[in-house]
Amino acid sequence: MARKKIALIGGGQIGGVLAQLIAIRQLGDVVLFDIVEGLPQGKSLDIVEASRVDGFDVSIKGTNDYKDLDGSDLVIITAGLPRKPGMSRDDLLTVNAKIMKSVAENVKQYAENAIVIVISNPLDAMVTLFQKVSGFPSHRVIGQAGVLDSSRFATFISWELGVSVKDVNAMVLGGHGDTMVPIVRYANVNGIPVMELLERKYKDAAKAKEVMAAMVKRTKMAGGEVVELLKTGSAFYSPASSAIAMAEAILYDEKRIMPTCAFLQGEFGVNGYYVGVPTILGAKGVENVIEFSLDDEEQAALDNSVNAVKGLVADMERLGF
Ligand code: TXD
Repeated sequence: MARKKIALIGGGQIGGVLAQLIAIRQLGDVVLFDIVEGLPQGKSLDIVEASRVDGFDVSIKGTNDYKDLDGSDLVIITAGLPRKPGMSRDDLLTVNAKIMKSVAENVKQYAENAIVIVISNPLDAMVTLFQKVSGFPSHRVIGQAGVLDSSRFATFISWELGVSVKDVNAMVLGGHGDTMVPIVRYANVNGIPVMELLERKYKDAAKAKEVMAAMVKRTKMAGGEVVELLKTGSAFYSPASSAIAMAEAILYDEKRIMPTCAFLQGEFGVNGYYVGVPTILGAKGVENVIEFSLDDEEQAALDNSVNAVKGLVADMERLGF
């Protein structure tokens, strides 16, 4: 069987890590595209020159020419500016929408059958725009945010409880902004509710709630925490790993349930918007949206997050996109 072809649009911080992870995991041949001359070529050469050491046979081609996308099975998009300290993701809207529009036109022309994972911020708006410009069926256009936000939440829970993060299941839904919705009620360690474990640890329900509230808050602000520390850009290792998990679910038809920025048509009471929800990811992209009942507080938090996404999409339309 021929190897899959994976195109990475944007050869910056996340794009470079994506290329290396794909190579090491031998997920497919990589085309790394960027508008900056030499950058994708240099990174590709650098990564591939470790092929003997890492032991991979895939090819990695750096390019400034969209023609090289021809026939790609999967496209992962990181093109666009990252945040600087003090900026919100939404501040990136104008500049990144312009970039995303041109990316979508070119992906449509050269990789019309690909499944597309968008990573660029502001995420929910960028996925919406890509789908609109490309006209690709919405199940083939998705965004990565929830896998990372959920992993951040799980990491904080594992530190707090002193358990392996591998045993923590925690999910974050909603838009990829400060209104995102960590779902506390279903957070568990090997099936045991996290809240029960916190109550046992502190022998005090109020204290347990307080500790959870702090973890929820840190999860929501986790991207900004990294931005403040780095000063020159935003998180890139963890977003790349998260997109790779989604890519593997698609390439290996795993049918994994992952929080995905997916197009909703009535699910969770949302119609016609891209929002983070649990989906089944497989060879066709989003194969199903998994609905479950939210309590009043969770539904209100999700509605609030959806309203933020709606506002962003409206702003984008007002700007002419
Ligand atoms: O979880 C998530 N979804 C995210 C998203 C988590 C962290 C960061 N997230 C966003 O990803 C971030 O806010 C940015 O919008 C993107 C990419 O972040 P990265 O850290 O990789 O940014 P870089 O290093 O600046 O890389 C962006 C590259 C850079 O090399 C530019 O030259 C290139 O994008 N670029 C383009 N490539 C192709 N085509 C066009 N038009 C273009 N314009 C810029």
